[in-house]
Amino acid sequence: MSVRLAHGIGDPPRDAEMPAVVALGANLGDRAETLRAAVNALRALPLTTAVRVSKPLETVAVTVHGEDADAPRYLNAVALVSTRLAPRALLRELHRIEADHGRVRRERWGDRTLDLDLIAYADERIDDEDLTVPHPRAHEREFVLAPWLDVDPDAEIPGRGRVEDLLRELRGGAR
Ligand code: A4P
Ligand code: MG
Repeated sequence: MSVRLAHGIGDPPRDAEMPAVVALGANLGDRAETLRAAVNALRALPLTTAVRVSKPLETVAVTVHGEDADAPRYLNAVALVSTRLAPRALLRELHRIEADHGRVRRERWGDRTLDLDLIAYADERIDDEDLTVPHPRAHEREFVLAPWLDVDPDAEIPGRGRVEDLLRELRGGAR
């Protein structure tokens, strides 16, 4: 008989620190203050030592219908963390930080006080119901790639390529 472990139990800390990439986004409330508080919360995570953060970038909201210039604009940023938390344990912490900042899940890609996505975890590939890493849309989103490049000019998305190249392609080829 197979026994399914309860969510999270089979998720022990790693023996060594791993580099992970977290994208932050906010388009409701005091966006800058929310991002500052979220970064502080990342710095306070257990088993996590270093957190480096990009400059915040103001971006037009992408909705399920495409870019929406009438929707409240986002502040986006990317944080590089060094952590022994396993990917799912890290995602649980990200959801807790979102909830602490009043995140309510209503519609997909809807307005939100705070969104934290796990973009990459070392060079690991995960494809589960509740977690896909690298994040499946990161390579096509300027609001992720641009702040990521700001904080790590050598960044790469496992299986996709260099962030610098992906961003150049997205912006319309060689420039
Ligand atoms: N999930 C699976 N993989 C991951 C991962 N790598 N990181 C699951 C985070 N979550 C992951 O996420 C839905 C479910 O995805 C979670 O339960 C988790 O288990 P969510 O945060 O509840 O919903 P969401 O953020 O609306 O969905 P999604 O698909 O993550 O949206 P995106 O693709 O992140 O887009 N426009 C601008 N300008 N800036 C933005 O930051 N963000 C979004 C959200 C849309 N438009 C935006 C921005
Ligand atoms: Mg999300």
